[in-house]
Parts: sequence; C-alpha cells; structure tokens
Amino acid sequence: MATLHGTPRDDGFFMPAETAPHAGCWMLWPERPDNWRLSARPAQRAFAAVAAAVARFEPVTVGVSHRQYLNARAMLPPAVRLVELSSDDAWVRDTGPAFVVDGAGGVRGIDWRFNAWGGLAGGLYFPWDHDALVAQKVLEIEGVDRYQADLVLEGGAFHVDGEGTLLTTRPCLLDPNRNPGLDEAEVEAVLRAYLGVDAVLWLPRGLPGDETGGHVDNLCCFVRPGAVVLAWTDDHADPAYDVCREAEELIRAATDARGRQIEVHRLHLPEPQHITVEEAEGVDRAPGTARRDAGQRLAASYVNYYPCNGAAIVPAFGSRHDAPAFAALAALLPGRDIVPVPAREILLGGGGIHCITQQVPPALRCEGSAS
Ligand code: KQY
Repeated sequence: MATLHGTPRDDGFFMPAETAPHAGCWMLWPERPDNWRLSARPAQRAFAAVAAAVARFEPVTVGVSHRQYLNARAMLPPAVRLVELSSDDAWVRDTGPAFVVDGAGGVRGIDWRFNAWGGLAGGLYFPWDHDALVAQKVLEIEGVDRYQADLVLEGGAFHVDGEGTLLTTRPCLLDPNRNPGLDEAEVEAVLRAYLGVDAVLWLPRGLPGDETGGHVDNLCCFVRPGAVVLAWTDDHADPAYDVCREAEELIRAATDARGRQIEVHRLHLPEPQHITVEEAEGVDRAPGTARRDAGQRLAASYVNYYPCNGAAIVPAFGSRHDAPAFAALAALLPGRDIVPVPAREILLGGGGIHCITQQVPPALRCEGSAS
C-alpha cells in the first residue's frame, strides 16, 4: 500500500469517535513470558475471551507469531481471523494504526512512531522493532494507505470525540523519552494535522500504577461528543483521588471544539489492585524488561473498555464496584449491550481491554491506489 505525503487534515481526513460504526477489530496474541505469567497461558485465555466477546458484534482479526499460531487457533473461536504477524507484545491499541476517514467512505491509517512507552531510558522493554512495524503491516493487510507521523504516540494516549476534540495527558505526549524537544504547541500541531482535531484537552496526570506514564484510556473517554466518563474514587487517601479530581476540574472548566461545556460522569474505580506474590513469581525475569514485583499497584479502571458495534466489552475485576460500574456504563451507552470480561490477567500485563483492541472504520471506497 502507498505511503502518503501530506497530512490527513490537508487531505480532508479526520479520526472518527470509537463509538462510530466499525468494520472490525484488531488484536494481537500475548506470549512473552517476561511480561505474562505462566508463559502467558492465563493471559491467552483472557485475550481469547475478549476476542470471542467482540466477535459476537463485529469481525475480529488477531495477529499471532508463527510459534503460537496453532495454539491461538485452538483457543480462539473459528469466526476470529488469525494472521501471522510478528510483534514484541500484544498492545495493538498502542502499536496499531489510528484510522482516519473522510466522511465519504475513504479510510486511511496513521503509523505513529513507537518506542515501547519511553525508549531505552524510560520504556518497558527492548527491543521493540517488531512492534514498530505492526501499524504498517495491519494497514497492508487491511488494504489501506498509510501516513507516517513523526511523533512517538500510542493509541491509548489519546481519545477523540470525532467532532474536533481530543483528550490526552501531559506526561505521555510531552515525555522527554518519547518526544524530546517538542513542546505542547508543537505536539498539538501534529495532533491537529493528523487527527483533524481543533481542541486539545491536556489532563495533568494519569492513574497511579499506570506503567505507560499515564495513558488517558485508563482515566477518561468520550461516551458521546460533549460527554465523558471519568475514573473516580471517593477515597481521599488514594493517590488516584487527586488525579481524578484535577482531571474533573480541568474538563469542567473547558469547552470542546464545538464550544460545548463537557458533561463529566464519574465511574468509581475498583479498589486498588496490586500484584500478588504468586502472580509475580509466575513472570520470567529478563534483562531489558520492566520487572513485575509483588506489591506493585496496577492501573485497574472500568474506563478501559472497548466500544464495539452494539456493545461495550468492559473489564471485570471481581470487585464490589463491578456491578455498579456496569450499570453506570449501560446508562451512559444506550443501545449497547454491556459485556463484562474478567480482566485481571490483562491488567497484570500492564493494561486493559481498550489497550488490546483497535477498531477499523468501514470503507465504502477503495483508497488503496491513492499514490
Ligand atoms: O494503556 C494502554 N493502551 C496499553 C498499556 C501497555 C502496557 C504495556 N505493558
């Protein structure tokens, strides 16, 4: 497929909201034993459950290594398309492309730079060369032309409402280990040019325990243009309290690209979750990979859900907050089934259901010959 020059905005493309219709969903298969305990078998069961849940609502493609092809095939429902695709880990939200549309059936993809959430100095593993090619390969398989953006950016680090507003967090996009030398205005200029947004809301920090540096996809997302759901805790002793309160104040004081005040709906977090001794002991140690030690806090959040066609696949943690969270999301996402999937094993790898999924918008026109 062609690599395009110019920018999506100049070509009339923008990123649609995740809640817009999808043609399908991409995932990657977990396998590295230095991130996933017990040679990734419990995580594979959790990923398979997510894939099966999404596949009830839209087509799912899973990228898998040659080593794991037969195992994944046996664990995934037949309706899931399995393709051989090398990766260093399984976070397609972050390593996959961001799809943009022109509103007339054209679809293209953005391939951001990826450096494992902070490169050699601040990142989570080395090497990441396979991950850095995931977006290009997904676009090739989808038959979609590609823009190459000179910005280190992960898909979990921003949310758009599809009407010109973007939510993000300062510590990720302005991380000197990701985009050294770029200031807020320079990063915003890239976001505007590539995602077609006009208003950028910079949240000061992410949730405690978030090893990405504080991805917004754990903290806050749009339930529709003009309304967000925000992770919340009533526990003033929890360091998450100040993070959520600051974010709420900032969003309530802001207006979006259409001049609206943004509605904020609080969604209580599960109780703080930590890695147990048994869980930590199941993870291999490897030089160059961030350690998983007993007692480390995990960034568990119901905001890290995946909205698919007609449903939302929502993380379940076995917490007393699960049922109220599912009820709250049902009210905020009318017309969607709320499908809880146990997410502890995904959380142990450092993320949630949103982090392991990437939506593809429907194409009505073949864009594959734009060169
Ligand atoms: O927040 C996300 N989008 C991904 C989390 C990545 C964790 C890497 N171990």
